[in-house]
Amino acid sequence: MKSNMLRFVIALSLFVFLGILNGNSQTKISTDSIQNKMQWFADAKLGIFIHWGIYAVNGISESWSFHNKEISYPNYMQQINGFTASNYDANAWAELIKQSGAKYAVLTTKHHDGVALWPTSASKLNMFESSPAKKDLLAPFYKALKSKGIKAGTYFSLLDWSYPDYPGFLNDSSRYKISDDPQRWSRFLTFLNHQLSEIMEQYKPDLMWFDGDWEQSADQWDASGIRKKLLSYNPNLIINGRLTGYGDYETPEQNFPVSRPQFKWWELCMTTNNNWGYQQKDTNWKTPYEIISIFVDAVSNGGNLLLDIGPKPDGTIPAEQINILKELGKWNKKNGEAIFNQLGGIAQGHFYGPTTISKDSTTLFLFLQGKASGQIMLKGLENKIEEIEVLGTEVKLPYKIVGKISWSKVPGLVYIDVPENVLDPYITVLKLKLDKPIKLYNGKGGL
Ligand code: FHN
Repeated sequence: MKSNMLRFVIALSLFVFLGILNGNSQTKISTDSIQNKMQWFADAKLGIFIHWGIYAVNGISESWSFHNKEISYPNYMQQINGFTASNYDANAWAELIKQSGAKYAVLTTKHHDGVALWPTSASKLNMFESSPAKKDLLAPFYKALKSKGIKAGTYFSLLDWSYPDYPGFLNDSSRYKISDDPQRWSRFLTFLNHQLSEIMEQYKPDLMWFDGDWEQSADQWDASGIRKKLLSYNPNLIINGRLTGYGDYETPEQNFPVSRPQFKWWELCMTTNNNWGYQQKDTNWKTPYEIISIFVDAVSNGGNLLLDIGPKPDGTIPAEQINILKELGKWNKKNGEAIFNQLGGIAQGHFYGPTTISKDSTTLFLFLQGKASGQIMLKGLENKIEEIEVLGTEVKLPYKIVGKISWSKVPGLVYIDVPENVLDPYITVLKLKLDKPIKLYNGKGGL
């Protein structure tokens, strides 16, 4: 008995240790098994999130405003009568997304309020049958994205506070307990799976962005069954990390990581003001500089940024968000070589700023935040630098090694003098070509 127990404890510890090593303390899916399909996502770095729903009509928070009883449910749902999509131009949306430099887009096909943006046969609560829009809002957008080589993502809320067979409703009341009425829950799962099949069959997304998994357990959702079903339609479908542990990557939201997340793949989703959907009163826009510096920070930490916009009920995008995407696109056009298809940067401590590195480790990119002209310093670089270029310009910069002691193995400090006239209006990027794959000293100096 004792030896069996010992074997079990050893096996369990090994499983836990490997799981953490694998950077997957949050998911049940082994990263080795999905490495190939995740490659485009890892290289993509930037996605555009789109929260478009009836909540834009009054400019109130999506689904939460009725769930938290800030507005009655009937008054919240009344907004559907004002959702016209009268100026909706899916091709223009896709063009703007392409212009931003984004490689994928994720559109809310159904938020927690249960209003579907496609003509689902599972419920009349959809824009085709119940709003003045009277059209399928998904098909033209996905067609336009794919025509421009942009991956199509589907945001889908597992919870559905409108559906009569869903237990949850308002924040202080629910319709029933699953344990009291399993048949009713099973009817909801049939509805949920019917809608997922419609999306996979009719729109063929490249990425499924689940939300709302927190209200039920993996078993109650049958999360592993949902994963299996979706992958049966498309084995290369990428699933985000909000399927109660059965997703492929992690999705920190709004809160910026300070230390590098230990997940193999992760994506920070973030608003451009303080709200996901269109809210006229919310003028707290992040500046293009702030957006670009947050984007660079996420990428330097090995992640992606999923940047949100909230179109108006008629389908037009607020001018401030158009400006942000265009400025981001201009910066990406000039500096994208340091971002797309690169890897997260070197460990903190070698350079006082974000960095990225090429997949063969022979090119190091340094990002200079703010108006950082003058001498910048790089510590612990053992390599010889073959060339330093200011990205997007023809300018090559000299450098100076300071403090190298002849008898010591510790490398000297690299000082690079950055003249004011080469600075980018937002973030300047230096490209360092190294003599061989990067080698860094991270010791304590010594004698
Ligand atoms: O409850 C939703 C919220 O409304 C919004 O859609 C965000 C976007 O990621 N997700 C949930 C909150 O985590």
